Amino acid sequence: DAQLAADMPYNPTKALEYGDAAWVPHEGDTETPTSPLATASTSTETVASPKVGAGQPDLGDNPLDGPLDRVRVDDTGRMLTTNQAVRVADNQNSLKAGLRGPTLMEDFILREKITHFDHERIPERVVHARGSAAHGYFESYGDQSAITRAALFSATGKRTPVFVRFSTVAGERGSADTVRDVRGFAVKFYTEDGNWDLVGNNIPVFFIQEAMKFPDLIHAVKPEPHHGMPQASSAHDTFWDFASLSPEIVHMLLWHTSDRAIPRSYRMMQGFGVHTFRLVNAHGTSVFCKFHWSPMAGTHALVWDEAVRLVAADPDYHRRDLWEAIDSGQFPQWELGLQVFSEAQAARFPFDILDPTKLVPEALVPLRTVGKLVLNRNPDNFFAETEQVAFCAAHVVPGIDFTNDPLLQGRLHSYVDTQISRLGGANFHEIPINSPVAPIHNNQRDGMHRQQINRGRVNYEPNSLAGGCPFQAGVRGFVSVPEASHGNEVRGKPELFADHYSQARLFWISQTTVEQDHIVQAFRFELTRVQTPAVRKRVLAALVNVDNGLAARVAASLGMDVPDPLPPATSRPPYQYPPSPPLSLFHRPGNVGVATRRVALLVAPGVDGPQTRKLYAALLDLGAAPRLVGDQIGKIAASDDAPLDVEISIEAGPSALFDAVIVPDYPEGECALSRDARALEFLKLQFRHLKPMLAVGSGAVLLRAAHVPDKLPDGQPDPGVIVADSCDLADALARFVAVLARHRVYARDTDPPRV
Ligand code: HDE
Repeated sequence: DAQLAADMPYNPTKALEYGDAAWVPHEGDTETPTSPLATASTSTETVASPKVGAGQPDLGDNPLDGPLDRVRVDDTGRMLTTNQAVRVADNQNSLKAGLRGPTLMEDFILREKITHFDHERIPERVVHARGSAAHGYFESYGDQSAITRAALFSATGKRTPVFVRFSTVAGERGSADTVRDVRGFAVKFYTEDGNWDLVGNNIPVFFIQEAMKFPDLIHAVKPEPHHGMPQASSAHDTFWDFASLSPEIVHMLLWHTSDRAIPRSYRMMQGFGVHTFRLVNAHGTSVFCKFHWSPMAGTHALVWDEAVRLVAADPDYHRRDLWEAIDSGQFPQWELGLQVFSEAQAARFPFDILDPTKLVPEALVPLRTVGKLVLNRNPDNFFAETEQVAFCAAHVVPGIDFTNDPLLQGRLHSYVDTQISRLGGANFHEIPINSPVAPIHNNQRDGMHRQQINRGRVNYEPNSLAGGCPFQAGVRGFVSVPEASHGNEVRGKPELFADHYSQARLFWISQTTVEQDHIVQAFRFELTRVQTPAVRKRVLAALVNVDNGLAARVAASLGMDVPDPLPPATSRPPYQYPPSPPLSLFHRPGNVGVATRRVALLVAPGVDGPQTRKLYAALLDLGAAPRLVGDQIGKIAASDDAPLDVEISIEAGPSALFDAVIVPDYPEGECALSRDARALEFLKLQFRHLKPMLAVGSGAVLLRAAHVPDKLPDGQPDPGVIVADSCDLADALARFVAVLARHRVYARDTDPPRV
């Protein structure tokens, strides 16, 4: 304590928080509180916040620690106070005129508490309301000063702190994580030259080409205004009505119906800046750039039926996954890739780089990997950090600039505007999570909730009374790329924007068979929920322009004929792109093996104890998350003398929560679970959701009872249904782990499912 006290920066305006004064018990307190010094805030976060996950993050030298520590509060050993720091003697009873009498207006403690509670909620984000976030850093792999003067790319190994928020778009704040939707991927870099927000999505293109259409798109996809349904779903008439009348959306619809829209985890999806940006070097020379985040864990998806079940099993599935991965020290990582190209190159592309419904195929411009993003610390407080963080597409730093993409231009206005109503005024940049680590000096003053105490009499420029300060930075500041502008004021778009189908077709032909099947099934699901036949027909008419086979399959699944194609918006013939393998989800399997994969070991009394422990330990060693799942939690007798502790019941931990299952051996005969419908359903769903399954010895009885086939539809053995003897456990486990590292057995997939 003495050492802590000596190390602690003393704040004279809060003298009562230091030394003996802080822990003199209030009259009537019987327990002696522990020394406040043990928990008081210091400048190193690891000491200040015992809430840091068990992962023991490697915080390094993080310039965010100081500013955020200043506002972190730990209550251990403290007395309860009001917001005016008056100690509260009784937090159970309001002040009354007699024990059975009316509550008194005088009770300022009650009124303060209730009043604060009454105002605890702020408006949710108008889109991307549902999200989860984490702290981390970006590490540069090299010096990119030839193409950009952005400070974060200036040297090998340079680290810049970040806060990253992932989100769904359509659902409200309390909606489920695993719905079919685009995911937001918003990164705030706290650079030494100010904050840069790369506010992207997990899909590289967008629904519309114009900011002007954004409110219409969002109104159409959100719950219908008369009855407020459906929640967090695009599968309803108004979305598809809008879509069927907006052919520019078709490329995005193919991504939206693909498995990209149901990621397995935030950690297993790509991120994209979507728009074309500019990078600018110290000489003012600029190049175009597309930003790509590629997950080290690979790109992996749920299957639709599983995603639907997860809505019930765990609506926080992605939030929990992110939290637990960081908490356990398995820090999520992505590499940042740039597609850098010149104006001359762009002029030769068969699409307009200002059109956000188009991507730049990697065959045209390969990715240049420039650094990695590591998320290594969970927030301390969801509201203060994740909810109050305010991203803005207009937050750029010297070295990064915009293009004339009309969607991007609209975004430059929208984000600050929306924060003003969401966060209650123009000073939201002072909320700790939004504050840059670089200093702020300007003549902006006042406004609601102002924190900064600007000194001096001068709040204008030019001035002589303050020696002209703060002064303009000139070339050391942000200088917009000078771009010649020509043409009349006009509402319209370039001709190439009207090629709505060539890249939709590119995406379609770049998908594997199973991915194409899932796209057809997703169209079937969404359009089956659409009640208006004319809307379905218009969607089909647009799909004919993408691919006849796609349109025919979707039409057949809806019991409809293939209509005539929608007349294209341009007379230019469609551009015939060759397939682009990186557009397939399977192109990036990742390099983390089975780390963080959740594996259920189905256990009941009589299970082979030593074997179960061995399997469990082997999985833990590989970084996986094994769990003993049984018919109830608590101790069960195993084959040896040592009981096993079941961690979760099938009821509370259904199949959808696990990436794979193992049924260990039952040496003394049959396992009671083979008569338990919940266990058999668990196994059927593991099979149906294409998950690896390993049964050892008589554990195989359970697979048979669940009618799990061991052959693929083509008659070949299913590599993910592994039945092994106890004696070749090591080999069986190795096969199981190899399949699990590839995520799913897609060769098993049939429509309808076989079990
Ligand atoms: Fe956003 N978007 N957006 N958006 N967006 C918002 O800002 C908007 C678009 C994206 O985790 C809002 O702070 C317009 C594209 C993410 O806090 C709002 C247009 C992309 C997030 C807004 C777009 C995005 C938002 C709502 C068309 C991918 C969540 C709350 C012109 C590149 C950030 C807020 C977070 C949030 C407006 C289109 C990504 C209303 C007008 C394209 C990841 O300002």
